[in-house]
Amino acid sequence: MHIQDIPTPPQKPVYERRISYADRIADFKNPTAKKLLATIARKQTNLCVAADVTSCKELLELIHQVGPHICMLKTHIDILHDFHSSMIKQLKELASQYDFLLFEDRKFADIGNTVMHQYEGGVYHISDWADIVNAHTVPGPGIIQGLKKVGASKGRALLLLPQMSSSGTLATGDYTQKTIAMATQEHEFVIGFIAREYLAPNFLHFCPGVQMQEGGDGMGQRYITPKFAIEAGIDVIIVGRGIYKADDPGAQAQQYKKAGWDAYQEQL
Ligand code: 5BU
Repeated sequence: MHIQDIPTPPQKPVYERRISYADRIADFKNPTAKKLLATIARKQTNLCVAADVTSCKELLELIHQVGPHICMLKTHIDILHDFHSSMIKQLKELASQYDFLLFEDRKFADIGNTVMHQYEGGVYHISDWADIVNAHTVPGPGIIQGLKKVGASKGRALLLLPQMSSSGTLATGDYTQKTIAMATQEHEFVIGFIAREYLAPNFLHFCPGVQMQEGGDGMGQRYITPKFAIEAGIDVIIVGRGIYKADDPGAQAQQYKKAGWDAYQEQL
């Protein structure tokens, strides 16, 4: 199919039934999706920590605190003011030691040829270490082709953004539906979505903007609770400030892990 031809997807499916993480492993061909689902089931955690700290030391400390309680760590590698390439080696070692995946929240947003370079090269060599990355669909499906060229052979996975957590987001309605349709055309490399609710079968749904209390941050972020997110059909809750700003991020991560896992088990 020509990449300009994006079929109109069917009406949004209703979220009906929670299928266990373990039982969904077989639904995916992508090795990273399989690994994530197996990790969630094994560690009994659907929690991803958004590690938005700005120094390497803080990042490493945070990982030691939350590592045992998470299935995935989400990074913004470009906010580390003292980034050095040895961080990558340490990140990979810690991900292996504590048994979690790495998600670089890069939100690629350019034409295929450019994102290909941004993913593979530059300072961060993202495709060498990030199991999962994400991309906006504003440029059209060529962005998926560019990322796939670099990531597919390495077994990496891509998330698209049919929705965002922030207030006033333009990712609604037709944009949301067309993004889901683009994902459906690339259902091996694209394993899921950043979403606030269940959007489509056989994709994983990741939800940022989660805290124990509903509310906002005064800069557009909108928070829902772990229970609310899981009941809406989300598979992985993403928590940043709710954990890393706490006095004891390790203990706080355990609370979120329990909240997310209890809500999931109640649905089975
Ligand atoms: P918070 O501290 O829990 O609000 O952090 C949320 C994180 O998730 C932060 O790293 C954001 O960049 C990221 N995020 C988001 O908040 N909303 C979105 O729609 C997407 C990412 Br995509």
